[in-house]
Amino acid sequence: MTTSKPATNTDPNALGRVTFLDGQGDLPMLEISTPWSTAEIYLLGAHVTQFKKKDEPPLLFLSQCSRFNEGHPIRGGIPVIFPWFGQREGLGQHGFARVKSWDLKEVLPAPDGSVSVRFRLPDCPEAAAFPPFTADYVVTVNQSLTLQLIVTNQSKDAEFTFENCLHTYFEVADATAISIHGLKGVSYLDKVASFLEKTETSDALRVASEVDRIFLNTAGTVEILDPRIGRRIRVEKQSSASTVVWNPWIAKSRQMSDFGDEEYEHMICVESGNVASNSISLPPGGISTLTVKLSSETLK
Ligand code: TA6
Repeated sequence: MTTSKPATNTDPNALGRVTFLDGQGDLPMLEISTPWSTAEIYLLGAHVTQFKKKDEPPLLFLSQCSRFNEGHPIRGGIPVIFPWFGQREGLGQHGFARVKSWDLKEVLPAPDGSVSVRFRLPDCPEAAAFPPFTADYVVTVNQSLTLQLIVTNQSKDAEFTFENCLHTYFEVADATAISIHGLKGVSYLDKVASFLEKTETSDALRVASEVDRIFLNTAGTVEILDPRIGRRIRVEKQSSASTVVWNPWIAKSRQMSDFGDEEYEHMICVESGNVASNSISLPPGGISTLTVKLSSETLK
């Protein structure tokens, strides 16, 4: 089924279109095309696996070795991490939202050709360990890609404490040639050094070994400069106090069965959310909206 917005002019390319199809692993997915870009979203994890502007290489990295089966996270794109980040005793890493099939609730084409889709995390046994909540995820595709994770505490009396993170994998030509800007002076937990707390001293973070840094109390925009592609990627965010930067480098890449041994050369994760001491405690009836806008421009 293809849903197109009502025609606003005679140019067929001016329509935002959504096509439903079976993707890898025969998993249901949406293909979205707009006058400026295309995107792919799987119902598994409400997982954006691709966003590509018409005149640029893909913005997101997707592993060639990723699994595409229910119950397993897709490797790459934008995993939705909720309701916890990192390891949790006896439970999976990075919460359960990314391994559940989300319900598609709305497809909203806009008159300008943008397309928004809204997903809802269905109830599941794992959610019983938390106060009643709803989690909606709205993806808006146009010249940029905007993501909103909206969590509502449906309890009448209990506070809901959780972590959230949009764990974005960006495609880069050569990870050792990029620089990451916007984090100078920010304190971080260095997972490579047993979560030792440090402060970022560089205004141009580079990758020359495994990088796994949880930056805290930072609401700022982060930019990735990729001189080989000739692209600046901008990660803007609202209601996010944490930014995570990760490249697995050589040894970790070899340990991941769903990630190619050399794929670390072509990706960098810059993740936006609220993790660790930045976790969110929602009062009964409270609503938390994490918004992340991903955009890019060619470097002159
Ligand atoms: O966000 C960085 C990180 O926490 C890394 O430590 C690494 O574990 C990465 O997430 C990927 O985690 P995953 O569970 O998807 O393999």
